[in-house]
Amino acid sequence: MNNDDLFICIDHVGLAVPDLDEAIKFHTEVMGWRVLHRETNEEQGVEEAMIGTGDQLPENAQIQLLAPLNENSTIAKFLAKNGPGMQQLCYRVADIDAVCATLRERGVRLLYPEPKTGTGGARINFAHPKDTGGVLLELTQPVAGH
Ligand code: MC0
Repeated sequence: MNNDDLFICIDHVGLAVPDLDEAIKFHTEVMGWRVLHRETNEEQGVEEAMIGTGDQLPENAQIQLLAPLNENSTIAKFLAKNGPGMQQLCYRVADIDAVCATLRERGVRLLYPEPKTGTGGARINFAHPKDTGGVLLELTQPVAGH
């Protein structure tokens, strides 16, 4: 990684889905992916599953299926407005505090003053889609070993 690089790789692409079990069924039985991880994140209002290949390498991006936990969820709002589809792109970073500070200096709005908890205990934040060319950009610093 070059010293000027902010991002390591694409960590995952998030798809908003109305029903997690139905989406898992489609992506495994039709698309041939495997479920790598599943969890509920109350704070984010989501039930999620990460899917990928059987011998998933750490640098291979995953697909994240995101279903709303309740009607207040950002995913419920997204589904009501857009229907199912791509909701976010997530970049992996080594030091989320440093990357957020750099992006703020460069005029990008981060949604949270401090990182929150994401998949597998990762530290996460989001850049506002209005500052990134229309893409909701998540930043994730995974817990070592995840
Ligand atoms: C909204 N907009 C989007 C967008 N959501 N543009 C691209 N991608 C999206 N996902 C645009 C709308 O089209 C609208 O543009 C403007 O932003 C305001 O949208 P809104 O419908 O009024 O929505 P807001 O402002 O209430 O909420 C948008 C915001 C929200 C990004 C702030 O979704 C949010 O807080 N997201 C971060 C948290 C999140 O997504 N959690 C779920 C994944 P116009 O031009 O119409 O004004 S949890 C997760 O990912 C964790 C578990 C993990 O991976 O570790």
